[in-house]
Amino acid sequence: SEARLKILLSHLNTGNTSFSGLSFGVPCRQASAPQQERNDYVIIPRNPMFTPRITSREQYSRMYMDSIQDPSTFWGRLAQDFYWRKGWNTSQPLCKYNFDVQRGPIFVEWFRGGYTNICYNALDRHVLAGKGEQPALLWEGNDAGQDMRLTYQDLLSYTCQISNFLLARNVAKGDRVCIYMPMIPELPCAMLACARIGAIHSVVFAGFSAEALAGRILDCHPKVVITCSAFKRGNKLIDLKTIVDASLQLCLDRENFSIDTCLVYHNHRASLREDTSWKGGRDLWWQDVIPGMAKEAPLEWMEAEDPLFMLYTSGSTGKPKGVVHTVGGYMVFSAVTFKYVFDHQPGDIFWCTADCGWITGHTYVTYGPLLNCATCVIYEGIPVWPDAGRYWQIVDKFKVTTFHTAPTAIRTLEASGDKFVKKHSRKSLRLLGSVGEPINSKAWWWYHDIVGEKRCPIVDTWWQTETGATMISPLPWGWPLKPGSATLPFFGVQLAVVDQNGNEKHGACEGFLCIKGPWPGIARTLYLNHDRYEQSYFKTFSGYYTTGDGCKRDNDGYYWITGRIDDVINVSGHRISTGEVESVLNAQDTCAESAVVAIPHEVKGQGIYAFAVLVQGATPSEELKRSYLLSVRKEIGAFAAPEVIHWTPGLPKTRSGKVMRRILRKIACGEENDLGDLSSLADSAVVDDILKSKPSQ
Ligand code: 6R9
Repeated sequence: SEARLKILLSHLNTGNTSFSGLSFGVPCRQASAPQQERNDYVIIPRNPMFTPRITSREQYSRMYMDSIQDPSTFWGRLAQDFYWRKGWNTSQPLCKYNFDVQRGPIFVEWFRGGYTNICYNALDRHVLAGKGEQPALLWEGNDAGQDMRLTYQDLLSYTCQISNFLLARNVAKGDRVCIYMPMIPELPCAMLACARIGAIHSVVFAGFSAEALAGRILDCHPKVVITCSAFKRGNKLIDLKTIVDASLQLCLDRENFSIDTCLVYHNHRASLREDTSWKGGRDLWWQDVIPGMAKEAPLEWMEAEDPLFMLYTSGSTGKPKGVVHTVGGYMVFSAVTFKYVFDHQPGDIFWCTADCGWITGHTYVTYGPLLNCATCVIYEGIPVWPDAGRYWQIVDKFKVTTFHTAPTAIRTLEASGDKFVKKHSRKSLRLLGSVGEPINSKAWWWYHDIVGEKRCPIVDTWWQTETGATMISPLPWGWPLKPGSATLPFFGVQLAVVDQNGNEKHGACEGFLCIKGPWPGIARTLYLNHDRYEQSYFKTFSGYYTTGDGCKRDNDGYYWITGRIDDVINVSGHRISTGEVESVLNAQDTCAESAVVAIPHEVKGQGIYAFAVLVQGATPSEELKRSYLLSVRKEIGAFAAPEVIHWTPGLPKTRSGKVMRRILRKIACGEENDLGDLSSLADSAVVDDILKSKPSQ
């Protein structure tokens, strides 16, 4: 492995290290230039009030080398920041794994033999250290003027009450609990309450439809569903409980599956109790049962490899995948990445705008910040309501220092105009983050120049539901930024750029982004479907975890993510598989077949373009289009609705019957003149038919 080490070193040393010692450096270019060349560096002058954790690329490289050469020592030391009821086995390596399907089943284990509890580490540990009075959550409601402040002690007591309730309903270690709630403090509390007693939470984003929720419930058979009567997002009222009822009915009809307990938080800001649809016996009002519970609750000491939670995400085929994370590795990795990537300092006010229904909301709203005893903001509403200044008003209100959001939100706000930003001071901000999709350079510069006033580094963090936490990101003030690049791998993350034959490329190159060794936060399996786990991540390129993203590596060793190379579309940071949408369209009586591709979208990053072939006798109409769109909203959720439905007489197929999406992508993107090689088409006339039927947009 000396050769491998050399390669590794050569990657690390390709950087223009003259920049790395420069911490008070002068920006090497006027940062206000609107369009930058890809290879221009941006150095943010250091804030004299703080000493960042990592101050140079050399310091990072040393730590990175340690993390790769001796992971047991590196991660073992970091894991000691937490309370372990029983230490992990020291007689064997901290991590055992197999990434090679030819050598047997894929598995990853970290901290074997260790016993801990993530809720204890996120709450009890801080309260016991005298931090009980420190604010943990600063909640801001959809409507201005609604807010709430919970200290670590409040959070602990509240969480214990929920744990006690779950215990009273016979929820035990290993049981699943489905949480379907808007962004209210009860959501992270419910997650922590499950973690405390060893129940596996499955949070489902409250924007998913009854149908989508039913699929997720039927896959994991939870004992309890925790939800909320209704909530407001902007000026829209969402009657959540009605959706839950419809969903539970579907579960009953389809598989005769029912749950005993549905715990419903009454959101008085959005609904009346008496208007809420109700099933006696099964449904319980949160406010009737939780306040009476004891504020101290027992803990389940969990083995490091016991499951902590599952979270469904879209894969390249239709059915969502129940990604499973385990206690020990996820705890250490989420906490350590939070600390370094956001350069967490005492007194910071951290705000990540993600919803807890996505992995970012698990790792950087709930677990990562609380494990670091941070104070974080949670916001129930949307960025543009009542106006596009809402985020910045909240930043000023809570004196947010670290602000983390998605490119789609940045582009939405950019389109609304600078005046909404400039109306608010934002002087508390010292660090900005971006996550969820590639950030284009225009949005990056706007975020940097206008929002951050050129004084805040932007950490562009690349990772996935399956990786648990950030894998590629700048460490603030550690090395120069380049707009659009997530820059360098986090400690312990061994990236590989692989060609289509599975050979690793070296130096500056482009290819498939893979990961060659285990890191503590990697998902261990897909819920009750380990075969699919192996198939999805380890069979494409033998010996590697395949991310599904393409990337470039430049001469400085920086990584540039170019987007998904599989059939996953990223709409406003939401992963949607083409197969999921196609199966809804194909289920329409009038639809013979369909194919869905991504098109660039100014605000959402990508939009969905659907080709649909109608059955004999059916004719395209506006009404038909509306009903197709409605079905997608109903079956998946509004965010998955196609931008365009293109009625076409046929789809381009190979002789073996595979739809040639490459051609459809070109047509959808208006690149008809560059359709490439059409020789494998079974019937080349179909292309003309598709072009002729293209709707005017
Ligand atoms: C954390 C999260 C994962 C997919 C991932 C990639 C895209 C996320 C990105 C990014 C470019 C970034 N993605 N962050 N692409 N730059 N900084 O979003 O998880 O919902 O599982 O999505 O999102 O394509 O493969 P998840």
